[in-house]
Amino acid sequence: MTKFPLLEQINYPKELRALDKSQLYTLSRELREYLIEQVSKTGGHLASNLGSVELTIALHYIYNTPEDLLVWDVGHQSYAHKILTGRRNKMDSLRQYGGLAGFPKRDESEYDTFGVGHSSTSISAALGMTIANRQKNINNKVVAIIGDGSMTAGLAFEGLNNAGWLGSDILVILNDNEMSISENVGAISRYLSRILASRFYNSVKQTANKALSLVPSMQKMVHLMEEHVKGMIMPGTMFEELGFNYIGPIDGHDIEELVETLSKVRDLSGPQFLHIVTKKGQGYKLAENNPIGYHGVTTFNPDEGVQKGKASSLTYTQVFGKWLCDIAKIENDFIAITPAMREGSGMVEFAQLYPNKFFDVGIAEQHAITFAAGVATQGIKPIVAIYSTFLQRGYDQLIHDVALQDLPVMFAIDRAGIAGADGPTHIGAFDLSYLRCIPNMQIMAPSDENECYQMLWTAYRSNKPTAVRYPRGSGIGAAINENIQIIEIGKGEIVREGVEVAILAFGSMVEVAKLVANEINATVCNMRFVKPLDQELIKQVCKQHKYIVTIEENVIEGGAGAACLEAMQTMQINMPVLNLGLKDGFLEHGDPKILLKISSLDKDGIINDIKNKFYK
Ligand SMILES: Cc1ncc(C[n+]2csc(CCOP(=O)(O)OP(=O)(O)O)c2C)c(N)n1
Repeated sequence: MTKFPLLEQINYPKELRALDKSQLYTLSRELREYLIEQVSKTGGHLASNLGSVELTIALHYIYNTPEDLLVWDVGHQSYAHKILTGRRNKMDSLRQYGGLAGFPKRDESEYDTFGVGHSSTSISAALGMTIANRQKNINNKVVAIIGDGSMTAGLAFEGLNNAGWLGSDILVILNDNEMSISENVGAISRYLSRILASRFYNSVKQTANKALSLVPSMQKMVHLMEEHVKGMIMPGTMFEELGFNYIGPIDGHDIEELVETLSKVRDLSGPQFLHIVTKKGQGYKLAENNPIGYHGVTTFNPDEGVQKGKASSLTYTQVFGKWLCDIAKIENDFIAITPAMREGSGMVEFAQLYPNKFFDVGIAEQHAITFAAGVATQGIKPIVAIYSTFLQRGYDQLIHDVALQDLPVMFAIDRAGIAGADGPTHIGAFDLSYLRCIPNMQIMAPSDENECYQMLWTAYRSNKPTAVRYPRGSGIGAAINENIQIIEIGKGEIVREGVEVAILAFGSMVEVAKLVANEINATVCNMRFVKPLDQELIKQVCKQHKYIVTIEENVIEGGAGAACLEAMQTMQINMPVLNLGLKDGFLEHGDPKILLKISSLDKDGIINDIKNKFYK
């Protein structure tokens, strides 16, 4: 006997739409159980998915997908959507190499209307779709589904601004659980909480309306008064001022109410804003009680919940977290900034110990950087902790606000390189290329945990815009030496002497370069700096060797290896060079070991490439 009798009858939304409304409650229950079972086997995002089960069912029930377009923001809450759109039987391959992606992906399904992973894109993308379809005389419906965390980004408001102005037929659903990954922050978040608090006002209003409906003139007067009062105590009007028809807040776990509301909203024209209230982790007590811990999970036993394994060594993220706490013991003139990634960036302990120095600015990478630049102008050191791919959002701010003014903002760049199961949206493949071309920047890449710790100090003491980029997870397990050792800017070192081949290795690739070198007796340099590059060292090894190999966990195009080539050309050194790194293409999701292997960045791949290039 199957545990999911109803769910198993639904392969596609058309089967869902054939159900009676009264069956949707049972479907929600089965779908939720199925989600827990599946995610416990694969790992992935759990709490946000549990919170959007009813919403997903109601949307596919009411809208005529895939002709009507659902645009999920971030996409970490799209598992129920995947299950209901032909992918239920592939859920055990979720986030595995070759399997289902953890986010919507256009080439995975016609129901995935827009590729995501980074937040706050849904409103702009949905508006673009609406405009394009109107131009083609297609009258389909377009719905953007965005969380309250993602709503803190400027991009989301740029979309609202444009949609409200154009007056297009678009529905924005705000799925408000009052959580980002951590507790949501900011004035918008406070504003949304006020709306939720005013639910009381709404229900009072409905009762009053009923009573007054028999006296039309009274009703008109009350309506005028109400508009005034609404502005004061019912803050949902902000969205109305922007040109949206604000509806809500409604209970996002009440499937009947959702279905009823959506069926009405679907037929309204102009920009609609539906505010629903949900609970992150809904229906799984452990996740409800710990939505932060269950935002993203590894595999677990559903009865026991996620168990914390004992790590043998610190991850790079933890090295950064420890360093932050360490500097706070002796330094005062700094602040630490995160765009909504307190947990992911290893800042939980620091935030608890030094709340006055900790700034979670919301999902607002652009603001985080310009804010940091402002801080730096006043002689306080800003430390921006940011993932490599999320820094892409703040590129102009980096150039225009930080580098151009040569402000000493420090960047601790996490997830630089192959990030794994999250896939191409989260793989930090480009930072060396996009940072290296910016004047005034200093860029370091540590080869192990202790070097990372010392580089963070070096960046902190430096008076220029400086980045330390380090990968996800742990390195070789090097013990941290708490004695501060400032590294000379622009100096690399030879870590192994060999003959013929010299490998110029950057960051995480130093270790594998040593393994390669042991087999082919090559020289290895730990270059440490991508900018300024150690030209003296390059000159020296070029003199002493026949072949040069560069290796980095970044795309080859414009990366550290390209910097070495440029330096050699400037020094008029002409000799055979092999540049190794990530290939010119987007890597898929999967186990980092597999991704390294298919990128030929594992030991055997590197040896092969060297032999093929120089010894054939
Ligand atoms: C540009 C960007 N910055 C940061 C993140 C990391 N991130 C993923 S989900 C998330 C929280 C989103 O909160 P919300 O939209 O409220 O959804 P919920 O998880 O609460 O359902 C964050 C910060 C991201 N995906 N994209």
